[in-house]
Amino acid sequence: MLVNRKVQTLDEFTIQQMRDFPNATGELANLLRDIGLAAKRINVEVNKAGLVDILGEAGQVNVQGEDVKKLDIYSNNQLMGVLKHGISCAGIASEEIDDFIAFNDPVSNQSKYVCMFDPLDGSGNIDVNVSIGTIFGVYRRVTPIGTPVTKEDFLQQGKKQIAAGYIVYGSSTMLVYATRRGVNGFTLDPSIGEFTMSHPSIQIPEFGQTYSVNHGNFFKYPKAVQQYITHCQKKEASNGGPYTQRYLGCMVADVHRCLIKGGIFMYPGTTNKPEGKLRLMYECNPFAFIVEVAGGTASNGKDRILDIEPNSLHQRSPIFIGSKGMMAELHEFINKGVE
Ligand code: P6P
Repeated sequence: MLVNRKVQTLDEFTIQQMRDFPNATGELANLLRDIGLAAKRINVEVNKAGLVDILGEAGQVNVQGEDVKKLDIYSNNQLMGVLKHGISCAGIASEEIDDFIAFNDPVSNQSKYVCMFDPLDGSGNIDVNVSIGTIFGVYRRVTPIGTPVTKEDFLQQGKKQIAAGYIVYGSSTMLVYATRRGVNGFTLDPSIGEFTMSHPSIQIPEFGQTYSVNHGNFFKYPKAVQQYITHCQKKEASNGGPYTQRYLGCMVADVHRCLIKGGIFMYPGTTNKPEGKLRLMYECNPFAFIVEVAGGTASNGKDRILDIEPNSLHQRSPIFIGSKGMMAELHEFINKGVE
């Protein structure tokens, strides 16, 4: 009896990718499968967050100065654990940890990759059962194989990413990842406990019907951004405006919607926080990589996100990301130089 090869699991897909590229060492495939395992463990806890005492603040404050909920810590430890005990990652950086971590053991030091992640994005949504997510980016280390990784292995431009992805814990749990060869989405099938291919070769539509921004900050945004938002609310918007506004307070869920259906997500700088809120290294860069491979664009309002030279692990950046046509409209307003 022929095995149904149509619905590939994440593991089968990454192994197939290796077969298609003979000189692939399999390290990236192993790393992605490790992340998939951590995601499955996080998913179990996310799904019962309302039932066990895993809700509520863990009484700690993270490097961002935000109240840390226990699920943040659990998720961070799951990702760090699988990567540290795997054979494909030399070190990590995390939103939850002040500095990078060099695993610095003989096997890990032989790995050519480092990984940066936001283990649980949108954790403020946990208590009210709204979507949350995990974001990760993978870089080739720049220091010699066999030595412990250093900060320069992490402070690389986003365009140097080898792979990037996210998991969205929503009505279903999906893992989406991109390499230069494409963006593919895998939905967790609880009946077999495996991520199975559900969205092959994702391409972001040139236009969508939604714009996503926190309207509460409207009057603190640059005038050009205010004008673009007002434009989205009018009939004149291209592609049959007015657009619908959608904002879930979770970057993973909001950008995932743009990737699948088209649309634009914005977290601009404001008068009191010109750098915005979102982190360049493990929120903006991974999504900018994914969306560009899928045919969209991502900027900080001036420069391409992936070109930004980082100078610190936790630096923030304004971000505008999504459908190429909507991003071009936004930049028409920005380029008019309205202050
Ligand atoms: P605000 C969640 O806290 C997060 O980091 C992103 O996931 C989300 O897009 C943003 O912050 C929401 O921020 O200021 O609109 O609540």
